[in-house]
Amino acid sequence: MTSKIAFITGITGQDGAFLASFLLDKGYEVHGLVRWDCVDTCTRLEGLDIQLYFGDMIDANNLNFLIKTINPDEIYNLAALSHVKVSFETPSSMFDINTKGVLNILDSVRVLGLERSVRIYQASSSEMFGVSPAPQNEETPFAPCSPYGVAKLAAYWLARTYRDSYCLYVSNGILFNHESSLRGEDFVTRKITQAVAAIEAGQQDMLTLGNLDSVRDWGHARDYVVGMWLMLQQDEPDDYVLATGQAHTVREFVERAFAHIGIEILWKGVGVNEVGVNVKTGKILINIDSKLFRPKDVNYLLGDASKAKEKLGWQPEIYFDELISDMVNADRRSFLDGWESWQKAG
Ligand code: G4F
Repeated sequence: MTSKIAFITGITGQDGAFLASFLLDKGYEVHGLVRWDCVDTCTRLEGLDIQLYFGDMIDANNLNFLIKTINPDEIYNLAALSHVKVSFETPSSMFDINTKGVLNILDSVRVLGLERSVRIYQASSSEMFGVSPAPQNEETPFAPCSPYGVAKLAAYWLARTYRDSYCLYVSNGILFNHESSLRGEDFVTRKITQAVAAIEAGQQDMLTLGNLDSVRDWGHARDYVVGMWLMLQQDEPDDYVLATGQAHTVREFVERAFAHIGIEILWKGVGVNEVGVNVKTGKILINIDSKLFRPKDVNYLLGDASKAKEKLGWQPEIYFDELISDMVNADRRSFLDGWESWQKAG
């Protein structure tokens, strides 16, 4: 057990919740930053012994004050506007939070003279690889193609610059897609698993998607927070890719998620006219909406996490099939719970 203090920004997000509980189990005192409009998601932290503070990544004074007051051993910077498609619509706020917010943390630590005592984890992203050929690792050239990817890349370089210029202990975790039942409903995996459960419960007719053919390397968030922590336990700061090394299309994710409830999907048509049909009933369950496509998508992300495996001893325990069953089962359970409480109330 440790007596260390951790400060997590973005603690109400999927990764924040998993990390907070992981660190509490290790004996950490955990503090977290919450944006005023994220209070609803605090419910997922209920029962955890955590101290929460209102704050904002774009408020440098606020961050400076909190870092000084909390005096953490480790800062996990998970706060971000994380939706890639939204970044095309709000590029300016994307940069304020995902780049300038990171600068605010790095510079607070420097100005407070905490370079020697604080270790920082910066949540970098595989979206920074953009159109660079797969498999991608720490040596792969970055070629982002969304405002989100560019903002994350700028933050990545700020972290490296502060590491090299001021000897700050800051490590970039270049994480490939990682999901769970806590994933936001706007991300494709959760949108699919939730729809599968809703269709099974008779509460939804159709799942509408965009690009079915993009390829992602999907792992489980629970495994990835262990990697974040391991990065900060090393003698020297460094940058690491975390990934499963397995690639699947969105289409495959849909097929496996429906297969989990015993529905086989047959694809018919092409482009925006393509539909996914229930083989047994002939009913259309999936259709395509061109509005869900991005101005430019990253088509193929597949990570090579050899460095993390070798240097951190990290490797994922949960892969594609188990991830999908975990997510579909969780969404099925919440429909069942909703149904039972509706019956009790009635
Ligand atoms: O689930 P997504 O929105 O995740 P995306 O864009 O890969 O980004 C996630 O992973 C990154 C790591 O590489 C993180 F940095 C980032 O913060 C985020 O967590 O979309 C995955 C794929 C895309 O190709 C998208 O075009 O699914 C495709 N897709 C198809 N239909 C859809 C949909 N994505 C969403 N969100 N919604 C759809 O209806």
